[in-house]
Amino acid sequence: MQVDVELKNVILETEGNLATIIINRPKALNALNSDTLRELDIVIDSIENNSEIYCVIVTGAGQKAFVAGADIAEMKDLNSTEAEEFGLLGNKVFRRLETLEKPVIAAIPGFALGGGCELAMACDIRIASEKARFAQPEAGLGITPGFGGTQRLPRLVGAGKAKELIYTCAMVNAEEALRIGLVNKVVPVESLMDEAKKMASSIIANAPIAVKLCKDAINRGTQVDMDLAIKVEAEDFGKCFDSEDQLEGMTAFLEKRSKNFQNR
Ligand code: DAK
Repeated sequence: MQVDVELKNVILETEGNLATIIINRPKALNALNSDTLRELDIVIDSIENNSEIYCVIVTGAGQKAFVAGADIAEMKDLNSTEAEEFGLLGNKVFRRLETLEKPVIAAIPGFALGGGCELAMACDIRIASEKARFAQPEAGLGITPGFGGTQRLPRLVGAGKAKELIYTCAMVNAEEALRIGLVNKVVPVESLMDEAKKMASSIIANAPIAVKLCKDAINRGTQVDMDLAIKVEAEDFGKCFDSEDQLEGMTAFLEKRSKNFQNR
C-alpha cells in the first residue's frame, strides 16, 4: 500500500488497481467539515485521472467511526449563504463519488451518522463492521438531511422505513442495517478492510470498462421508467463492443484460457 496523497484530513492510498480514501479526523469522529469535503474533491480528481485505478474503497480512520456526520461545530454558526455553499460542496462531492466511472465500496467500521450515512449511501456497495451504527439525526438538530439522505435512503430501504428513520432519528445497528438493505454485508471489525479488499479484488478481476458501464446502466436506469431503462441498458451493452476487453473476455472463454483484460 502506497500513500499517494496525504492532505490534512484525507489520505489517499493506492495498491495495484485499488485506491483507498481514508477520512482522517479521528478526534472529531471523522466529521465532515468544509476542508475535508474540499480535500475529498481533490482526491476524487486524482482517482478519476488515474486509469490504473479500477476500484475505490472509502473508509474512516480508527475503529470508532466511519463519519459521524457533517461537522456540527462548523455548521452551527453558518449564515444561510454559507450553509447553501456547504450543502452544494457536499452534494457535489457525494454525487461525484456516485457517478465516478469506477465502483466505490464504503467500509464502515463504526458510526455512520447524518452526512456519514449519506456518504456511505453515495457509494455503490456498503460493508459494515458488527460495530457499525447508522442514523439520520438531522431532525433532532433542527435541520433536514442535506447530503442526499432524503433521496438515497428511501431508494435503498423504501419510503416507509426511510421516513421512520428520518423522523425518529433512530440509530440502527449493523444487523438491522443488513436486514433493511442499508448495507450489503456485516463482518467482524478486525476483518473489515480485508473483506472490502477481497470484494474489490473480485471486481478488479473483471473487465473495468464493462464494470463502469454496469454502474452507469444501474445508476441511470433506476431513475427512469422501464421502457427507457432497457434502452439505457442496451446503449451501455452496445458500448462494450467498442472495447478490446469484450473480445478478450469472450475469446478467452472459447479458448478455455484465463482472460487478460487491458482496460481498453
Ligand atoms: N461534528 C463535529 N464534531 C463531532 C461530531 C460531528 N458530527 N460527532 C462527534 N464529534 C466530536 C465530539 O464533539 C467530540 O469532540 P471533543 O468533545 O472530544 O472535542 C468527539 O467527536 C468525540 O465525540 P463524543 O465525545 O460525542 O463521543 P461519544 O462516544 O460520547 O458519542 C456519537 C459518539 C457519535 C454518538 C456522538 O459524538 C454524536 O452523537 N455525534 C453527533 C452525530 C450527529 O448528530 N451527526 C449528524 C450531524 S448533522 C445539509 C448538509 C448536510 C447536512 C445537513 C444539511 N444542507 C445542505 C441542507 C448534514 C448534517 C449532519 O450530518
